[in-house]
Amino acid sequence: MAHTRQILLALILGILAGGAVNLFLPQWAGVLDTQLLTPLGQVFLRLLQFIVVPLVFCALVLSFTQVDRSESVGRYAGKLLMLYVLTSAVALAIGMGMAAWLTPGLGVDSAQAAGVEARDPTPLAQWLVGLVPKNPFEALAEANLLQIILAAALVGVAARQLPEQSRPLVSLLQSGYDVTLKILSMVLKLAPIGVFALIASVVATQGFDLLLKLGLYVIGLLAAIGAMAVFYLALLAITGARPLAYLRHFGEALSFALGTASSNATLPIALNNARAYGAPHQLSAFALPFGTALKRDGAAVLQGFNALFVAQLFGVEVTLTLAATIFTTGLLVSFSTAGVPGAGLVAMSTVLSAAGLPLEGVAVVAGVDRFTDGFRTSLNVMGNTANAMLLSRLEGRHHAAHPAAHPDSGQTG
Ligand code: DAS
Repeated sequence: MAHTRQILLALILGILAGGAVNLFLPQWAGVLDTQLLTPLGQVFLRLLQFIVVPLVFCALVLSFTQVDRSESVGRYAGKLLMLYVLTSAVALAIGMGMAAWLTPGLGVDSAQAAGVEARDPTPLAQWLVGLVPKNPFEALAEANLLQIILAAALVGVAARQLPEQSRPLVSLLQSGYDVTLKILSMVLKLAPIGVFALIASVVATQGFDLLLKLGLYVIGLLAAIGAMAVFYLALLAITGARPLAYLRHFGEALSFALGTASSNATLPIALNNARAYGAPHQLSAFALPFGTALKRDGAAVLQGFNALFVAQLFGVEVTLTLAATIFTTGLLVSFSTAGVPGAGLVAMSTVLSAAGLPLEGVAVVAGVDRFTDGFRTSLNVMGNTANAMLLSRLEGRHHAAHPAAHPDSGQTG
């Protein structure tokens, strides 16, 4: 909890410092950003990305080597995908409903729009083939989470069938996992500095004027994101998963996602928070990387909200067919949006071109995207972790939450 407060404080100080530079020292904004803030923020993000792959691979192989893991993982994957589609459909509906109700696109000047290249959506068959790693080292080097999950499954299931021969491998992976947890605890000490630098860099260079010009767009999008967060807290409460305990344990990951706008970089922290919350490690070791690769409610809300904003902006009538096209492509795109800053903005062109809407709409909102990205990413992490916790409830596998197992505390949960 202390960590969450530190990260939120760093966020507030970063916004204030960035705003002060933008208002009173605008001539210094560029050099401060390029020579100090962006390098600091990128070093911190890279340190986290350094941990993600070894931590996830070790955790996954170890969980797959447990007894009866393969059928459980098959069951986990099936139930998670069902939960993901149902909750992402709710997210899309909330995003589209909010834009239809607030009509943020009416009265906004679209003059500053510049051309944007359309991105062809990857055909589903090609996407499915791409899930299979052709080289384990390539999957690890590219941090391709879905390919890493499949590679870990292959190694883990094979190791379970050769217990004697794989004992050295399993103990090596267990040590690797413990070492990466220790590295994570060291990197987390830098979190307030990293988050401060990342958000100060955005505010110092972009200021608040675009936020004011697109005020209704930002307010509407944040309101839709907030509504989806409330939906998840209600869902946790209905299933007896104690929403306040959820927030207390996952507050660190949620605030971290808000500051870094990267759900990939937040994954190690979410894994730690899940253990403190009492989710079975084997379940969260699979569900959280799986969700980080696929589950993006923030991106779903964004695509639904933004497409209607663009239609309003350019005076395009929203017919039932257009709404259905936005809904289906927004849902699919949310599953293939990357877990890195700005991914949702890039994915917008796919939805707009599929819906036949002007791609110039992306350029209109690009200026405020980094600000809303943190909130979208926080919702992505919430959707991923909340669905994993719901699954552990559905599986009847939830322990009572034990004292926060934080890397600093030396407890490994
Ligand atoms: N920043 C992306 C993520 O990390 C989400 C987005 O861009 O919409 O999940």
